[in-house]
Amino acid sequence: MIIAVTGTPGVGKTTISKLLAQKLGYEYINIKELAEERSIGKKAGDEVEIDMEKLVELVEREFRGKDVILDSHLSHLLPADYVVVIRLNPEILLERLRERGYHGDKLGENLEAELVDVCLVEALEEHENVVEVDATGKSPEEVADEVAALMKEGIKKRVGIVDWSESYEKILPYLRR
Ligand code: DAT
Repeated sequence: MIIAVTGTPGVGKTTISKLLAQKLGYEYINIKELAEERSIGKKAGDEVEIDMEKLVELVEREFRGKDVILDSHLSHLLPADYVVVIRLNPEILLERLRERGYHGDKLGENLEAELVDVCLVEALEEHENVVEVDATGKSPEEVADEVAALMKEGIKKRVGIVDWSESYEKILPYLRR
């Protein structure tokens, strides 16, 4: 089964995906590294712009029928049997992204994306089996355990579990203008 772990940068995808892979005995795949290895990304400033059409083909060809976890904020746009959208309160995300050195538009764009559910909405446009998990106030182990439990219980869809409207005022000064 292909599990796509998605969410705004900084919510904890990589940390959680690696733990989940260990727990389930799945192979962990970092999509950005894969795209770089296979030269299907072109450098655009300090970012890598991935050729999504080629990436979709690659994932279909190499991972369909295997047990893998795809880690990327774009993984919900890839072939997958189960999509996990990690959510994080934007006020905590703000601190994490600042620690990462994000500022200006890059900080604002990512906070806005979390605030208005961009990954979730896009995931639901592409896939049937989408579960949201709120990582706020939980350890990465707790989040990975929650995902494993949802899968074990056969829960294929669970969305609409967070509401970040109360953080709007605090986040507003950082949003794009
Ligand atoms: P992503 O892959 O979504 O960009 P990450 O796994 O690199 O996120 O995590 C970003 C930072 O936050 C990193 O320093 C680890 C930390 N982190 C991740 N999940 C956490 C959690 N549940 N609680 C506290 N810190 C967490």
